[in-house]
Amino acid sequence: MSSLIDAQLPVTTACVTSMRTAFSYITFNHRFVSKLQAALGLLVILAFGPQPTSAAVTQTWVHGQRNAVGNVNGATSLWAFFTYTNVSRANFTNVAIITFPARDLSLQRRNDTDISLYVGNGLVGKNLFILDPAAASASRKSVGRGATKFVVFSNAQPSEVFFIGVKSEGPQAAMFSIIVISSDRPFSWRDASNNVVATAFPLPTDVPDGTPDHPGVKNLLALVLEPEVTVQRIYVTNSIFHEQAGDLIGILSHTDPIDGGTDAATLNNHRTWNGFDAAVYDDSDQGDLGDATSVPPARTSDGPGTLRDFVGHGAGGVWEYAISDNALFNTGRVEHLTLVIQPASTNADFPVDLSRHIGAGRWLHAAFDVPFSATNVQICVSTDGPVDLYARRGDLPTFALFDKALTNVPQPGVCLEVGLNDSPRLNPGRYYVGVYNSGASPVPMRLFVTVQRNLTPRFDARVVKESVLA
Ligand SMILES: [Ca+2]
Repeated sequence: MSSLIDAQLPVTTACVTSMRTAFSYITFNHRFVSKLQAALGLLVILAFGPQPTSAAVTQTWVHGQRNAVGNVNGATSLWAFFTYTNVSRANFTNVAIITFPARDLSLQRRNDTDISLYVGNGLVGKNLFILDPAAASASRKSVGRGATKFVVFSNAQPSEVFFIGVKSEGPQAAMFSIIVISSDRPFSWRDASNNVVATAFPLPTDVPDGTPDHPGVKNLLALVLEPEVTVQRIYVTNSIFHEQAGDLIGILSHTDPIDGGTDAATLNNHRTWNGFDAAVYDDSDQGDLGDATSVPPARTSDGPGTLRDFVGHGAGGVWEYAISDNALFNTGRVEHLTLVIQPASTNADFPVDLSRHIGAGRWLHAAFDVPFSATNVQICVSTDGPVDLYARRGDLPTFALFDKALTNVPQPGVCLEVGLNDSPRLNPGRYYVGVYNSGASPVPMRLFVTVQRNLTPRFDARVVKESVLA
């Protein structure tokens, strides 16, 4: 800590966390120490594999923008400042600084917290604390509406110090939590099937006991660093140990970086079990992850909300899992939480390009966005089996609800055209595609979508020549 910073702001050590051989800590530096309702360090020790560490401050404040200010960076009362010192261990080069909404009363409540996150390092970075414009300019920033913000470094040095500023951007004071995670591997990665995988942190997480009026709440976060990926499907592997899991409600939420909309899926909603439970939550209806008899069992999320609500989301950003206990006595912990995201396309030329097998009586869904400039869309299926093709704007198609459909797709394939002369006509927005296998056995198929901007649409690709087995 430099004397410069000490001279500017009071310093209180908010939390110190440790693990067997590495220390990480956030130092809490801002003026509203009395408003600090709770501060706690979160310790992560995994029995196997990488050992990310984290440090966190929960439920802290910045003042609102009440007065006009001369400095573009605002007055110091709008800011909360923190430092984070990376662990001293080599290879912990991945550091993520994440803010998220403080939720202490109701999981469903979302306030209008609007903050920005600035993170600097090096000699210039520390001057962020005196709101030096050059330091603010040189900082990595995460701006935009809402309280969930993140900045990532992939080249952090051992014991490197990061200077963190959280700025209120709204007229009211903002309440937020902040966590810093350091890891020796990236926060998201690809598996052998090219799926995006992200494990939440911290793990394990004890869920505090609570009451209906004062639930015990913990937030786990997973960070996906794949700005180009659109979600075709997400499934979640989750294991929880609890003495009475009927006390619990666990909600996965994500704000779509494309359109800013937030969706949430309630994985476990006061469902009862005692002891250890591990499951794969899958709402896709693709049916390829097993069933209730599998190990671990595959099950649908309890709701409200479903993992299908994330179809079409940009995959990137912070995925939040909030778990709460609202019944007195009996406690437990989240042992594991991993997200697997299947991309809608592996081909930059098509917003959707999937080659899959669809089980008998099963659906495959995908989504894509139609820009204002689009003139027509081609939704193409190649298949060697009996499938039906549905398209719908704004929501997943069903047998009864769709904008356009083609049953008994002729083999080896066809393109469904949606254009400006259709009824309903092509409109900007998110379109959902469903392919249904009406046969009695699995069929291989390829689904791909092209969005055209031509004044004179090309129809030459209407019939797909290639065989999916070619
Ligand atoms: Ca309880």
